Amino acid sequence: MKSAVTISLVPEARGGPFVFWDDLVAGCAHAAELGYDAVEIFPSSAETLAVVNAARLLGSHGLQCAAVGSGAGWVKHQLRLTDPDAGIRRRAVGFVREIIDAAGDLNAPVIIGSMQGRWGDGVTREQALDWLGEALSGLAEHAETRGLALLYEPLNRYETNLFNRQGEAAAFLRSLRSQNIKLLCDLFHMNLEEANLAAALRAAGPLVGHVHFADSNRQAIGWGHTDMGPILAALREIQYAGYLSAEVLPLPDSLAAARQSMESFHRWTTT
Ligand code: LER
Ligand code: MN
Repeated sequence: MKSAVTISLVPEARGGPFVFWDDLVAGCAHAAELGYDAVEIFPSSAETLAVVNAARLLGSHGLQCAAVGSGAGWVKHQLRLTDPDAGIRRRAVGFVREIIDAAGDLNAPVIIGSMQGRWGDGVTREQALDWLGEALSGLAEHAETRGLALLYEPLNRYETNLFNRQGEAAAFLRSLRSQNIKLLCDLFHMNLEEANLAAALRAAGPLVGHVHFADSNRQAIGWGHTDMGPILAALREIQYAGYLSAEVLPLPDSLAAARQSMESFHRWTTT
């Protein structure tokens, strides 16, 4: 398994669970110094990545890009793939397509988290899932032309009412024709929603494409009460070789959260 740490470049996401903020140059320098394999970037838009020349910057530190988030489409522009308004749904797809194009230079999968939206407001669950499936399939096809995967992230009940658990999301992904959409298993959301985190990971098996490495209180692993032993045993059992990416609150500050996440990564991957 490989280590990653999150960097948000989205001021509107302030208060969110990202370790480093606002400055990709400084975030990458800290990540490299602490020994991370990769960074996970949450950009404001596709252009942000081009402007800062992310590929060159990461390369200069020997860092990989673990994933690129698309949630700015929601927090910045209120775009959602399941919005009742067809124009907004189209713009949402366009926003993610551009992120996919930019992620191609970084050879990184693109996350669909908060862009999934929710059902309600006159939209039935069935209709929302049809739109979500259609959008994910089209975006996965686009990602495939660049050799990339999509990561679909089930969120907890306070953030979406589409899929909250890995098992139901896995069944939905299997029903789509795309082979390059994997699950992003966020241990914080899972702690709220799953009866048994290890069992859920085991059941998802090869569909597990990425892990957000966060404790029960969304702080760095080790600072909450999630029992990590069975989770790591399950990840080993399914031969998960992807990232454990620290998507946690910058508490007590960014550097302390990054250090603790790295210590926990070592603790749990070298035993
Ligand atoms: C949001 O709660 C989250 O976990 C992010 O990864 C979604 O983009
Ligand atoms: Mn997450």
